[in-house]
Amino acid sequence: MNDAFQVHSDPELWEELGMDVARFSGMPPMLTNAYKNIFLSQHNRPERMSYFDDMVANIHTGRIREIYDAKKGGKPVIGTFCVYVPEELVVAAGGICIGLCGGAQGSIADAEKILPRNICPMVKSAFGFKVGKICPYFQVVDLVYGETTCDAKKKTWELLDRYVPTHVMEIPQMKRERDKWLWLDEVKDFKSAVERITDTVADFDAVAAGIKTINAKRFALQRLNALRHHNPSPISGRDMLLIEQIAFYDEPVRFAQKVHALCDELEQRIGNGVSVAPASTPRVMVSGTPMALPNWKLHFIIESAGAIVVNEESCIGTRYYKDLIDEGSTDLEQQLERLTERYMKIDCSCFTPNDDRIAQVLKEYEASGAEGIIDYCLQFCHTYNIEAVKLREACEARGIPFMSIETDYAPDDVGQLQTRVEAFLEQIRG
Ligand code: BJ8
Repeated sequence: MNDAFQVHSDPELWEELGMDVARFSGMPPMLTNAYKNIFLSQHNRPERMSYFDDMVANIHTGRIREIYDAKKGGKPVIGTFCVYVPEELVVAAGGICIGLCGGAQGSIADAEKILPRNICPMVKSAFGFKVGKICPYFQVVDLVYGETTCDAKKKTWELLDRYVPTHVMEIPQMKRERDKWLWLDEVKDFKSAVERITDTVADFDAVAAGIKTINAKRFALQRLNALRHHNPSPISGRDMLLIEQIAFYDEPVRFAQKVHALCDELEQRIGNGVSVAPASTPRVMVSGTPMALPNWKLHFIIESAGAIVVNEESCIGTRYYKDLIDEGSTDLEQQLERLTERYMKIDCSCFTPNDDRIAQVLKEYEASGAEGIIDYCLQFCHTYNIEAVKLREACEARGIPFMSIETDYAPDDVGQLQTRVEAFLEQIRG
């Protein structure tokens, strides 16, 4: 355990960003404790996790300072909530793209003063961060770009616009040929909106560079995920989840380099037979709704119960990096079309039909060497919740142990979840 670890504070910077400093000051010590307990208590972690530990230590200071300085130097900051909003075009236009999804219980009460209680905790958490002025990332963005994926999100954007300029991208709910053309128009609108704010026009070369940068980031994550599938695994599931979360706020080129450096270490560990858990450890794959930082609840429960998480079929997981954009386009129109095609492959449950996702889950189950699937659904997320019916049927037909859980960010159900996870692991162990 690294006792020196501390999530840093910078009240002056927070003041400058218009945050509620008095309230936010309690956040770093809380995060420090949680991080030490959940991450630094693990044995035999890869040494190069130290970079990602530092990213957490600097989450409210160093990285924010870096973004803020870049913004003052003319690089606008765009916040997003969904992996359907193409960050390649933000990079191409010279901006910074950061994910703003909320994974903390602490901001939910702020949201519930305005929003109904019975909606997804991820939406409430993000909204609460803004209205409570308790997230430096929300404070540093120039505009946010929402989407029409689910009802909770698309209606919340109307209210969020009162606090920060909020644009909305229409995401079709089907994937027919005609939907592709609608989608392509939305991509073009997004490009124009980003260009207006960056005051640049992203030409063919700029878009090619943006695609290359984000492809490289996704490729690094693909490499890491393939390595963690090794049995015995050289890295824990919670460390992998953390890296997948950091992918949404780190600088993309540096992030990819650090992920590759970690991969090099993992290759050595595999070669030397070094792992975080013995090969006999039950291997669990998690599928379903995304786990935004600092939502580590389910992974911690699973791994504390003596299993290891070997795959996240999630938008903070493989849905974010499984597909790359074809880099062989010869003109801008073709680039945007290839980009749209890549985004159309993301198999979010807000689409109908969405059988590709079932096939993808089964494919990842095989590739990861998992021995069971826990499908994770945030409370009130109807599309993932209902899609779990088909997923269960597909798993049962193949004899794959399957359990679905629905939860939020509150600690109240931890005991009950522990019991269910332990029973599930018994089923896997036979
Ligand atoms: S592409 S999963 S990031 S929409 S969990 S807020 S759907 S009620 S997060 Fe998502 Fe894009 Fe889909 Fe991925 Fe609504 Fe469901 Fe909450 Fe959700």
